[in-house]
Amino acid sequence: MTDLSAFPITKRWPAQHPDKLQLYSLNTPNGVKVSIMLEEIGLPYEPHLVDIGKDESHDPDYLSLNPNGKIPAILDPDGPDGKPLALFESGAILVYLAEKTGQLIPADAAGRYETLQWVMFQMGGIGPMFGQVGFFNKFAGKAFEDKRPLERYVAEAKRLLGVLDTRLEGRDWIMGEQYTIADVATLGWVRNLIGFYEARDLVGFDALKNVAAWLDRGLARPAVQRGLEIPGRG
Ligand SMILES: N[C@@H](CCC(=O)N[C@@H](CS)C(=O)NCC(=O)O)C(=O)O
Repeated sequence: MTDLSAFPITKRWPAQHPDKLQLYSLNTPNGVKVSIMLEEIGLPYEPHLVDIGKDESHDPDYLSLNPNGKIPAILDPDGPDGKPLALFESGAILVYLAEKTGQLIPADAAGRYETLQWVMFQMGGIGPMFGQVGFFNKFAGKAFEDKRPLERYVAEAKRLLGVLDTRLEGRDWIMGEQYTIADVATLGWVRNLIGFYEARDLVGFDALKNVAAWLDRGLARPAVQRGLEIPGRG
């Protein structure tokens, strides 16, 4: 049986099944990228709840794996060369899991780079900008008198959604016929923007026919439905 005791994170979050991939996460838009991916590819894994509301991602045991103090992170007992691999940053984890299993990423080099391009678009644009909309529209920033930050991030979120809507014209998925890690990375963020962040009208979501249809297609996938709940606070 694999011994993961050299990784301090396993002190606070012990592995009951050390032969399985260990997931440290919460079902936020960044967290669900990895749980959706794991559900899609069918790789056995053990989820651990890291409650960021209780600051658990800044626990020294967690920081030993992810010095950036954010979820999600993984510890794969069966990494490259059969050795354990610890990894943080959701985009890096998606690429790793896609390449490890040969799933949800095109086999040809051009298609692979194009997919990575859209994963980066999510990581560098959609995630950070939609997150700011959430802060200024729903959370602490809502009380700020100056509405210019909200307006700025709403405008940028609208622009990014427009780019996505154009990309999805005539396509079922971001890469066309193939559902890929680009979709996995993006679905939870769009869902959150119009749901939990209550910005549906603000960003004019109902005018975006291609994004709306893509989101419906994505949310209808059983693996997505399961992944969105893992790990929940119970
Ligand atoms: N770029 C990181 C962002 C991760 C991130 O922002 N995670 C949030 C939850 S969605 C978090 O852990 N927040 C807790 C904190 O900042 O203390 C990734 O994609 O993995």
